[in-house]
Amino acid sequence: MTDIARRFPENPILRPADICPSMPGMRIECLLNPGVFRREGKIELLLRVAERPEQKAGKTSFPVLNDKGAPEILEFDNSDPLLDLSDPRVISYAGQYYLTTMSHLRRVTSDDGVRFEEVPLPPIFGHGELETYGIEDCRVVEIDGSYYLTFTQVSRHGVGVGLRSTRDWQSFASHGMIFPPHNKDCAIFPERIGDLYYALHRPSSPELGGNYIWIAESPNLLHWGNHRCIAHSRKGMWDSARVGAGASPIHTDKGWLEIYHGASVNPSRYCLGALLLDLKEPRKVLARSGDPIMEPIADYEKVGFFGNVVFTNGHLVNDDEVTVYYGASDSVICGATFSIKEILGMLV
Ligand code: MAN
Repeated sequence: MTDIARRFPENPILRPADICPSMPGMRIECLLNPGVFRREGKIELLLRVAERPEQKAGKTSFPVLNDKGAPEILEFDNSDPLLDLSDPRVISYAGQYYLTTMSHLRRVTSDDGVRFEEVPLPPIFGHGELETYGIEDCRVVEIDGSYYLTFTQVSRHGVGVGLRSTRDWQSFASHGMIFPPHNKDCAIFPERIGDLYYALHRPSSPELGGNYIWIAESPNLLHWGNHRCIAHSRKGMWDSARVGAGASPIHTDKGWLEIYHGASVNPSRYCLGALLLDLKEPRKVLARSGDPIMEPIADYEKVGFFGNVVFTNGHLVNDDEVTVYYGASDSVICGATFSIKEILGMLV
């Protein structure tokens, strides 16, 4: 075992019961995968809050947004032979896919990075026809005084990457879908390289190709091109089924350090590893973790809504220390610190 994470003794730091549902009749099933940023001397998390109605015996119900953008509850009978409930995250009914919960985003704030309280502002919900099943796993990056939010947009049209931006967290500009389906796990670099912005993203190509990490360039953060594939999943390893970027890459002397997730199917696990990218030409991969830097080993990482998961899309850097905030077993929010030198020392 090569796990070098120093988990917070207070873990889990946030659980579903710590947050109020967005409306009466809804129940929060999971808090997960927060974006992280600093603002006015505070540490803030942008939580993914996954809700559904209280489940009735023998039935499965979940919310979707209707044409008017209001939540509507769909309900199926569990004995219906057309219903497939084999994955706790996804429902398939007669070949049509839905999510078992609908996610929105909620801000929490802290002085010490461990004890958080909710910011009393309206939650950030999905809107429009590309977000009718919700918005998930939001990365936050601050560039020139604006915060850019890249998140998963889910609807019957598929899963893509949306972009919104804000300066004050009161009003948001919506920039639509920047990477169309199937795509997720988009992390924008925190600074321009030369004249261009860069982003990591994760298209999926099921028949030929796979779930690999790509890099793209943009002159303006809205229009992305010159896509290149930089990291494949690896047969027989901990990241054999899928890989996807975590938060923005970290600028180090040695290169851009990217903490990413890697999943395997047998056993079903999500672990964390790292990639080192060239500072000037970030599509060049200089080194990569052989073994994971973090594995689901604590009880709260092994058992939950979807067990055996450590998944991150937010961190804070302080000299050699990176504090990674992560979703554990798709149920609760946790934190862990790593030494950047130690991560770099594990790359091959
Ligand atoms: C996918 C995403 C994440 C989730 C993991 C593990 O990658 O939906 O939000 O945490 O799966 O279930």
